Amino acid sequence: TERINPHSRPIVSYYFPKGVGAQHYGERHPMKPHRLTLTNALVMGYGLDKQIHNIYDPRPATQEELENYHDHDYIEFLSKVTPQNQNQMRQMIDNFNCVEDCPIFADMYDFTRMYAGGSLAGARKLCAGTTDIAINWSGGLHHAKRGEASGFCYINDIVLAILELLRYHPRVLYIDIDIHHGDGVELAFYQSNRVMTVSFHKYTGDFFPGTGKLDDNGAGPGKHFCMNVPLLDGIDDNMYLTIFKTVIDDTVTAFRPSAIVLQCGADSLGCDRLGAFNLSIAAHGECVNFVRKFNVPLLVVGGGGYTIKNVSRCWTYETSVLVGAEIPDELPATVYDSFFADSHWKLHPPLTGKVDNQNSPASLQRITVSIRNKLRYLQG
Ligand code: ZLM
Ligand code: CA
Ligand code: ZN
Repeated sequence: TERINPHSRPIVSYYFPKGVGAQHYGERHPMKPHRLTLTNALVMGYGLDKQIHNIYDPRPATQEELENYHDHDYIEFLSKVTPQNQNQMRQMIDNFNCVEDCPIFADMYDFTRMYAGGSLAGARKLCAGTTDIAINWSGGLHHAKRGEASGFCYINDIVLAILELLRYHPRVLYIDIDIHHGDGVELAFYQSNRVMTVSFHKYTGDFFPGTGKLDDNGAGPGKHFCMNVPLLDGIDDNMYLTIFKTVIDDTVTAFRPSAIVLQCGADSLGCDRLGAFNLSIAAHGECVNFVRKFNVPLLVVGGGGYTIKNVSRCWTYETSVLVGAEIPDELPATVYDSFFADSHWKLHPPLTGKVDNQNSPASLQRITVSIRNKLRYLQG
């Protein structure tokens, strides 16, 4: 692998909790932690470990750390419930929404502590100033609420990491390119003027979680510190990159964050099992590169992504973008070769063409103008 620009080499720290990739939500459940094992295999296969400054197997978050945001009763429940005792705990399981989307599975609590531990360790290292960029592909579970699970998410590692960043950083910008609305993070900081949340997502009547309309702006002191970019099916690279760059550039200029958290849900790629956008891996990665170039301390987390061969390609490519290395389109040989035969073992398969683009230049212009008007309130 080769350096793109020898003059801008950020210090990058990579967090891979050993054990996250072996977890199972259950047969046929779309969330597959195995994608994290695939990602790590490609990252190492490309030799990117030699360009990453620090690689960590972070310790799991403690109960106390989880309770910095989450309700004690909810964490107590997560720590006790198992597939074996779930019949006795039926009432609590319903109350805490641990059904269907968020099933009880073996080692579920350990899984949540592992991915949260990664995001927390990254946030701490950024606060210490000993890294420029921290990456935790196992994090990004943006739907979890203070007292309940939601949308495959049990613990909101992003909220915990932002709370940690707020100990040292006056203003944190949260950017979410998962196809789903980042509702849990938005809700946690809805009243705060120290955290600006910006989510790009599919927004139609019935698409999960149903929130994130253009004019949800924040409340109280947090009014104008919440941005939503509601999009329709089939958005392509050009349209997405135009609106992403415009909105993020304007937001960074107006808000002047001292740290950024970027959620890189890969369900916004074309051909995703649950998503309906039409993005290529190159365009998804261009969003990451655009954010990197602000040279603000950056925590990068994963999130959704349900066509797992493409999720692992995407996060591998984005790891290379973040370290500033160029990697060939030819995938390295790994023990997971069978997953990547579809593209003849390429990093950048064509992912477009399945869904019609329902967005129009006019609909996107309306969003951009509305957001620009909202940001004017920040200038004071
Ligand atoms: N039913 N099994 C994104 C979170 C999306 C809510 C509709 C559950 C599924 C989905 C689960 C095996 C992130 C909803 C869905 C069936 C009510 C969602 C288990 C298939 C299955 O086959 C499945 C029995 C399951 C769940 C599909 N759920 C698809 N979409 C969403 C949640 C999370 O990417 O943003 C971040 C990680 N839930 O639409 C229902 C309304 C429950
Ligand atoms: Ca989003
Ligand atoms: Zn998602």
